Amino acid sequence: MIRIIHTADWHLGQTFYGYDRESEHRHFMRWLTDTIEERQADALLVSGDVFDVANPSAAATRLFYQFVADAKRRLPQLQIVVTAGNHDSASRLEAPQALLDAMDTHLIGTVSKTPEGEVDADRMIVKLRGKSGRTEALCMAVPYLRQGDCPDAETTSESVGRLYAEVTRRAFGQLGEGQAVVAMGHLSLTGAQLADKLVGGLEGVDAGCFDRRISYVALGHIHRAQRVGDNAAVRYAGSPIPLSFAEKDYRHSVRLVEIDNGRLTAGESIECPLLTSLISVPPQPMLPAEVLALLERLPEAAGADADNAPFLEVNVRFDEPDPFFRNSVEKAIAGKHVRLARIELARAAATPTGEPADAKAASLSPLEMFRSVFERRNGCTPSAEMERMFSAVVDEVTSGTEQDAEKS
Ligand SMILES: [Mn+2]
Repeated sequence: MIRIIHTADWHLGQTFYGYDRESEHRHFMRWLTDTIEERQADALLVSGDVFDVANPSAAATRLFYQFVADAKRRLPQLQIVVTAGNHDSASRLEAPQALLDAMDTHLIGTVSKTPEGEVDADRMIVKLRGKSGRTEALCMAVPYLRQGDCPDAETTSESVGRLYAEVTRRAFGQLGEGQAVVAMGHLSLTGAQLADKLVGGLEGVDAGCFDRRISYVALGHIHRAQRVGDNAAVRYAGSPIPLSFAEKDYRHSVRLVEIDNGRLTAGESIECPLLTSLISVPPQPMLPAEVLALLERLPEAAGADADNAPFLEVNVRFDEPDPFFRNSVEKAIAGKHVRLARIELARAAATPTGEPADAKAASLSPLEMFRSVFERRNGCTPSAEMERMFSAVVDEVTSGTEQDAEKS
């Protein structure tokens, strides 16, 4: 029997509207180390986006290695497999591998090729041992795939499909009696649920690229924890902390699975406790006076841990522009137990969506474009007087250009 904890999308080192999130990440990692020990996990799979950027800060890097060291000290038998996500630098992630070999920690960032130019599938297959010390599972540790990782394919989907097919073939070729295959991936699957929509066919990879014989597919990339499609073994772990306001209403968790004698025998999501919350006031945009009245009612900071105060998003719509609104907000929340992250302006008029912004911009007259920019900046439409002044300027400029053209 083997017990595996699957997580992804840590985004260590993230800066959130100018605030750093180190204490939240530290809190998560402490909890994760406790959980691994409590649940007596044998392996930890981290399916990409360990770091938020390709060149993480010293603090973010230290956090990661401190976690590996702490986890291994608490559970010397623990095996850790980390693959790169699209946010990680594939080569930088795996650079310390020689040191980590001694700690049973595998960092897989790149897809390497054999001297014959074939994908080196074996390098991505990690043996996972169970409680008894025998190999219980072969882990296909496939990182985020980039163009060129599978050069002959015409689409991303085809490239991903071929690469998984090859690694799957190699894994099952080596599979011993009573062993299972698990897979890792960092990609968007068609049909996965984003905050406000489903991943569509063109942007996503079909879940069919995972062979049905694979006992568990540990995915990263989509920050909402979920299973995808009709295969209960294909899962996104989701991010352990909300990384944007779109993620504030999810439950953040890690997934614990048990594999026994080559079969998935149990699965459970374990919710991650959050140190800091994200709040939106009001949940839907309101007029400035109403918004300010609500902000006044927020709890006072008095004695609370200011460093971990909730991040605040303010939703507002304007009848007329108010360049001092931010000041009013800052005044209203002075001494409150929140940290202002952003002020979100609602569009005054519903603009047609679905058309790419560039195509739309190209078909707009200068006045329409002015209206659209004005609305975006100020949350309301320009007055008739402003439109008249803008048109006057446009007329002046264009008639000037025509005169210039006549001269040349
Ligand atoms: Mn991510």
